[in-house]
Amino acid sequence: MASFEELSQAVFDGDEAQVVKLTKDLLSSGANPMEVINKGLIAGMDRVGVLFKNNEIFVPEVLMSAKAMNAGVEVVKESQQTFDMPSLGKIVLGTVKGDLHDIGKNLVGMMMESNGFTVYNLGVDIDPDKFIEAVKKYQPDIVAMSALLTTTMMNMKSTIDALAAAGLKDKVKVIIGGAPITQEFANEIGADGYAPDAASAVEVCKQLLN
Ligand code: B12
Repeated sequence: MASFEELSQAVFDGDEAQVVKLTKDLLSSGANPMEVINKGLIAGMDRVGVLFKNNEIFVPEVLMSAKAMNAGVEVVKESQQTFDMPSLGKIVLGTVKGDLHDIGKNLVGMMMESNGFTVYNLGVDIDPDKFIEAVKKYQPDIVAMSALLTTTMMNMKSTIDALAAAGLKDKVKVIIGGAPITQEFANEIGADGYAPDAASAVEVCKQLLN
């Protein structure tokens, strides 16, 4: 049977075909989908993160790993049955302006969807105007923003300020997350919620809509 270590190694190696194969093997032998994500896929990406930070590997390698990891996430996503249940609420999700990181955001989106929320994933590098346009168009209950860079975190505040200026801040709850984000920062910029990972993001959304 395939192991989480092998899967994490395949993500680390950026070997997409192997990631897809091992993810399928693990799921068909009954592994828990969240464990496949956490102990296999994210664990591999965490190792990549350490080497990237120390300048031991560079952007092309990180992208290969990111692509391999996303292919694994897609396999997990396809394996989850979709139940015909009423939506818990609508969420507009995006990575803020200037920021191209989307692995964590997409995981958060996937967890939200598999827990019954309807998710409008806008993508990356989303400026405040685009968030506002989406709020007008989809009338979501929640706006969820992701940022991975200390230089783009402040664009969360710009987006919240723009929502307020457009008279939309009271119509939606705002939740934020990403590696540099903290609860204190969320309080500081007037966000309604923060979560450190995808599973707790779902809990926070449920609480906010109660
Ligand atoms: C992969 C990666 C990249 C890839 C991104 C590919 C992609 N499609 O996303 C590439 C190579 C493109 C990249 C580029 C850059 N990167 Co980069 N990157 C990373 C890396 C290694 C991993 C990030 C990741 O995907 N982690 C895995 C996911 C699952 O975790 P996560 O994103 O944190 O998400 C979880 C939580 O944060 C939370 N969460 C995330 N979003 C949200 C949203 C909500 C609403 C909620 C509730 C929760 C939530 O839930 C998620 C799941 O549990 C990190 C290092 C690290 N350890 O974080 C650096 C890192 C973020 N990058 C960094 C840098 C500097 C850059 C570049 C500037 C490098 C350069 N010189 O070009 C560019 C910037 C490009 C840009 N404009 O955005 C720095 C940031 C430093 C800082 N403090 O600002 C880091 C920390 C690396 C480092 N230590 O130097 N990067």
